[in-house]
Amino acid sequence: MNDFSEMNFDGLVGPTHNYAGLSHGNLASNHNKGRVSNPKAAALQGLSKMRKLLSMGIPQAVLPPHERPFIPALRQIGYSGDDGHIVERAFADNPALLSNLSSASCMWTANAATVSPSPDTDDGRVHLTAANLTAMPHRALEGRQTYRALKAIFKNEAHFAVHEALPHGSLFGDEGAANHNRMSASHGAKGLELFVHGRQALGGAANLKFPARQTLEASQAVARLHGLGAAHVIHISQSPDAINAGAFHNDVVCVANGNVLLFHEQAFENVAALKSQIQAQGDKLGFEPVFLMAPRADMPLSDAIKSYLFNSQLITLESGEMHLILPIEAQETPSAKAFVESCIAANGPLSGADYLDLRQSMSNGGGPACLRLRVQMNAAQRKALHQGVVMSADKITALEDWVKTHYRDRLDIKDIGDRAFLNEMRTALDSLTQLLDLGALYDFQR
Ligand code: SUG
Repeated sequence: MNDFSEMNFDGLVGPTHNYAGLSHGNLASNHNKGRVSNPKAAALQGLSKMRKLLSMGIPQAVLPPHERPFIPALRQIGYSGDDGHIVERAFADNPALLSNLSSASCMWTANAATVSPSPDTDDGRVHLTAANLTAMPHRALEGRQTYRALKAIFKNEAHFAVHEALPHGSLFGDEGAANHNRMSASHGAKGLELFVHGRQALGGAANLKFPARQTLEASQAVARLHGLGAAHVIHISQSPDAINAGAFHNDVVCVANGNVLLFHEQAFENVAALKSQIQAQGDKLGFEPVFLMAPRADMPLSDAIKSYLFNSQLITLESGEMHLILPIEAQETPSAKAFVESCIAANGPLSGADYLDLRQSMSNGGGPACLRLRVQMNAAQRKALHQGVVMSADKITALEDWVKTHYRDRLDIKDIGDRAFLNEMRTALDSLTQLLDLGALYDFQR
């Protein structure tokens, strides 16, 4: 039990990172539509976060970006000829379509999959289900490649069970770990998995101005696939207020770690019921929950969303103390900064905080927590996974060099319709698969 730790799989920001305004209900994405992006800075900011976590003793790995622009999808809808020609034709016909097929959104790996560690599952294996991300067209493309990457990394079936994404369609909208939290006495203890949904597809009613991406039916399906007994599961509803204010995923207003749940008062539909349910199930699983709640009177929802305070990484240090990794926007928002300081001053579980510059990702609505997928594993499981994606300080330097060689520092949405850009993307990804020792991972390599 004691050799458990949490490894963070961060998304390596892809070279097509851009601001296309694709996510209705994600205020940052809508607000920054059409801005010129800096893919090189975006990727380096992400790598710098990984270096920081690694220096704090938190094991770190990466998930590779997906192939974009995604030519197989264009062929499927009738484009033909050589790949360069396809990109140029698609751009001339419909730039918005090509921009959907060129998004680097797989960088937010909190949406890649839902993960249940082995202490919670019936068969004692780590279970991972690739998310179908069916709610947004540009993200619905990700599930197949995510599954392929997870299969390559977690290929040892004695330790890992990787499930394909749920069927597409409005019934099973699944956004992965962004709508999932786990509470437990320690990483290796039996845990309580909190599945959070925005709507019930069958028989539910909602009063929403923005899309509720996660369905209850999808959460239930994932819990079933992972073999989670009733003692390990709670299904909770996001509050419509939160979704309407721009919390398109629950991880914009809530984060959990160990026995701590840090959240905004308006994150959930019924906070009192949630607390008593966690208390009762925690009792049976051997942990005493600590609720760190930001009251609406001190922090309006709009500040929570602007600052991304709750989209932080709440980590357990080797000393057992907890630490927050926040976006710099939280430091710049007085109510968010005051709340963090009050939690630290309370002499509770939280001992410190760091604020990082992730502005390139934040401008598309992705903070520190969006950029990582947490996988809690024991030593044997950590050893069994594909070692090529596991980071050391040297490997991070090698990836920084790779970014500096292949990435542009300025990308306008118009650039994606150029065949030279497509070739640049492929050269970059080809060299990445060698660096991470992943073999032929992409369709264009097969
Ligand atoms: O799905 N943004 C992502 C942000 C995802 C954040 N992830 C978590 N909260 N876990 C999304 O809305 C914007 C892309 C654009 O507009 O170009 C985008 O896809």
